[in-house]
Amino acid sequence: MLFSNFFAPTSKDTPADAKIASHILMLRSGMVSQAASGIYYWLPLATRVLEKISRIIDEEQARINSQKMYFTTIQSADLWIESGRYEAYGKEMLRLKDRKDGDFLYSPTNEEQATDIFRKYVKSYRGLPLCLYQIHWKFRDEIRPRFGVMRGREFLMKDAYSFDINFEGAKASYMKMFQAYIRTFRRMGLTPIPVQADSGAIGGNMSHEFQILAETGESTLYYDKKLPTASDEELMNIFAVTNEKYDPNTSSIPENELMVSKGVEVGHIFYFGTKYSKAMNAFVLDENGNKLYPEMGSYGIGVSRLIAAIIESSHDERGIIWPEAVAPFDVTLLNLHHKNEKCREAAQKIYEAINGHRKCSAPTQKEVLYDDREISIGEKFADADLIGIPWQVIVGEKKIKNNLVELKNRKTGEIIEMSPEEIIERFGKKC
Ligand code: P5A
Repeated sequence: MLFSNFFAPTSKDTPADAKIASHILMLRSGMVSQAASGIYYWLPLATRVLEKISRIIDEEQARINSQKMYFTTIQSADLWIESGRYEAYGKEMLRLKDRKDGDFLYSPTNEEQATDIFRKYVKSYRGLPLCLYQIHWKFRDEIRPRFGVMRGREFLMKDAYSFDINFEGAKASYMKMFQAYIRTFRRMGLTPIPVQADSGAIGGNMSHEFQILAETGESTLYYDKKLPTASDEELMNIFAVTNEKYDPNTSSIPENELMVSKGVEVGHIFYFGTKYSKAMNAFVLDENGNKLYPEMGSYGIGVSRLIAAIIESSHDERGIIWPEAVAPFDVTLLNLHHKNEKCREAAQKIYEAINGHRKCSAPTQKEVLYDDREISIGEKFADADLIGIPWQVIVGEKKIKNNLVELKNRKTGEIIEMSPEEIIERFGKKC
């Protein structure tokens, strides 16, 4: 992608109403733009990151046989009247009328729809276990939307729904999802802290939140200081709670073994048994022809909030520092002297080698943003650091005389000199 063709309206100014790093940097780097309170346009840079995150989620869901589909964003109120949540959900639910005066709502979550699709098609215990998920927009009319996409009203969520024959099955599904979430967040360069949590409006009696440590987080976490080094098996049972659940009088952990930190909730999983299957009369027949209500769970990831959480945990005073797995591009190419023919030639050669020839059908291995704009060197460097692509290839007139360019690591600031050929060897498309 040529930066001169790319829609990333960057800005030097710190927006007045943005208070935390991720919000400021997402606005300044031209990732998002506010459409209304708590509602954002997702511009191309941010969309690339949403897609990278979604792909990691898809891969990890596939490993546990969780199948992707789309529920709907507009739901009929009837399902929610059946489950008993239509009134209970209160003002956070955006309620709509169609032209025939029918009652609808914009999805805040999809437990009812998942139960509905299940009861329509699954009639036998042989159809279990089943796990369905989507990555789709939600709307919650939060009283206090704040910190940009961190607490939005419209936001992108990954939501999964599992159906099992009995409690043991449901618990196994819950644990598989728990492990999948740990892997998912780690692949994004994060250290997830799973905490035992309240299940709130979703209901049920087994629930974990996945928190990412950040000073600007809205939750306060109390956890065993062994947690960051615990094995995956230990993680589920190690002491970790949010402030709502913490009681110093009943805590099993002595104070000197306790850590207290702020966190951002990026995921939340729930086991709620037959709450929805019974309320909505979703059942299968067992081997003996008896009615059996499936045991259910639901599992959420705040996909759009994750972008803010990643930036909170990975930035400096100059801008974002993307972990490689979710970066909008793998490498950015900066031609500092666009009027110099040697620079132009070298940059063009590197650019074409990374993108590959049209004839080459190998999937693109690395994605490059080539800053070919006719602007000052300072502006190019500032934008590159602000946007935070992990690798910068810098082509300048002095070095190119000796057939050298610079490769800079955005995170460490380390610079190594290489020939354009070596850059191509490292980032070029392998046909
Ligand atoms: C689980 C999946 C649920 O809704 N039903 C389907 C369950 N859980 S949840 O905890 O309420 O939400 C899941 C995750 O969504 C993110 N999230 C938000 N992100 C941005 N803005 C919001 N207003 C918002 N509300 C929830 C969180 O990451 C949460 O863990």
